[in-house]
Amino acid sequence: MPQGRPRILVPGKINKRVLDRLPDHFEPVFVAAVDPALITPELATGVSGIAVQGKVSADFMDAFRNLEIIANFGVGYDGVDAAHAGRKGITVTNTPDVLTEEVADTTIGLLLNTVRQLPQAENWLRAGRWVREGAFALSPLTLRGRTVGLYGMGRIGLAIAKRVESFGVAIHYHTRTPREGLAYTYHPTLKGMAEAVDTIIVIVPGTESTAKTINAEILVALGANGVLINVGRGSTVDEAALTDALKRGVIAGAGLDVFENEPHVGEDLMALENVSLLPHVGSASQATRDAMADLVVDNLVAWFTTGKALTPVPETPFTRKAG
Ligand code: NAP
Ligand code: 8YV
Repeated sequence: MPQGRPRILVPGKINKRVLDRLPDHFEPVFVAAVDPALITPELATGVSGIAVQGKVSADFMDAFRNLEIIANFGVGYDGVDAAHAGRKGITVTNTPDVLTEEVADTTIGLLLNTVRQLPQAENWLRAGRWVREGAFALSPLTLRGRTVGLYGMGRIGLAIAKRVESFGVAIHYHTRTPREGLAYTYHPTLKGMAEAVDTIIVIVPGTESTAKTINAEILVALGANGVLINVGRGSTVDEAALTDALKRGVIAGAGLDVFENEPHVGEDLMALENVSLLPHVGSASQATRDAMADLVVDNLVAWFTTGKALTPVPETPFTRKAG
C-alpha cells in the first residue's frame, strides 16, 4: 500500500457525515462519478479504499491497483459487484442493523398509508375539500382481517413481522431457508405464500435470485383483495406487470418505497390512485442516516487499524494483508 494516510476515494455524492468524518482518519479524494475514465494514474495506484453511496461496477474496481476495501452506504449492496470484489480479494462492507428498526417503522407507515389512504385523506383536508365537500371517502381497504406474508425474514423482515403481530393479523413468510424458532407460517415457495395471503411485504435483497420474482403470476395468486408493499429493492418487482395488475384490478393496491429505475417512477404508476409512493425513504431519518455514515467510516477505520472490517458482506470475508 502507498505510504502515509490511506487515500479514500468518494465517487459521486455521499452522505455529508461521511465527508465530515473521513478527513479525521484518511486523505479523501473525489471524482464526479463511478467512471473508470476519471481515474488518473495517480489515483489508480494511490487509492486504497472507496466510500460509496451508489454503484461500483467491476470495471471501476479494475481501474485500481491497490484497492483493499469498498465501504457501501446502505445495508443493500446490490450496486456493488461484490462477487467481483471477492474474486479480487477486495473487502466490501455494508451497514446492517443500525437501520433495521427505522426501515421497519417506515414499512408500517407505508402499509397503513396504502390500505387506509391516509396521504390522500390529508391532501383532501389541506386542499380545503373537507370544508367545501364534506368527509373524505371511506377507504375501500382495511388491515382488519388481513393475512400478511413477508417475502424475506432477515433483520428487517423480523422487525416488520414483530410490528405487524401487534395489529392482530396472521403472519406468513417465504425465504429459501426457514428461520428457526418462528411461529409464523413458512412457505417454501413465493407462489405458495401468495396464494395463502392477501398482503405481501417485500423485504429481500436485490439479487439475481430475487429479480422480477414479483411478476404477473404472483400478482394473480395474491388476488383481487391483494396489497403489495415493496421496501426491498425495485428490481424484485416487475413494475410493468404490477402497473397492469393495479389498473385491471388483479390486485387492490400497492405501496412502494423502491423502484426499478430510481429516481424515475413510471408515469402510468404515478397516475394510479390505488398506490402509495415514497421516494426511497426507508432509513431516511437524520439519526439513522448518521448511524449508517458512522458505520461506513468505522468500517474503513477498523480495516486500516485492526485489519478486520466491522461488517463485511458474506462474499468478502477477508482480513487485511500486512504490508
Ligand atoms: P438480511 O438480514 O440479509 O435478510 C434478507 C432476507 O431475504 C433473508 O430472510 C433471506 O432469507 C431472504 N432472501 C434472500 N434471497 C432470497 C430469495 N431468493 N428468495 C427468498 N428469500 C430470500 O437483510 P436485511 O437487513 O433484512 O435487508 C434486506 C434488504 O432490504 C436489503 O438488502 C435492502 O435491499 C433492503 N432495504 C431497503 C431499505 C429502504 O430504504 N427501502 C432500507 C434498508 C434495506 P434466505 O437467505 O433464507 O432466503
Ligand atoms: C439507503 C437502503 O437509502 O440501506 C439500504 O439498503 O436502501 C437505504 O437505507 C440507501 O442505501 C442509501 O442510498
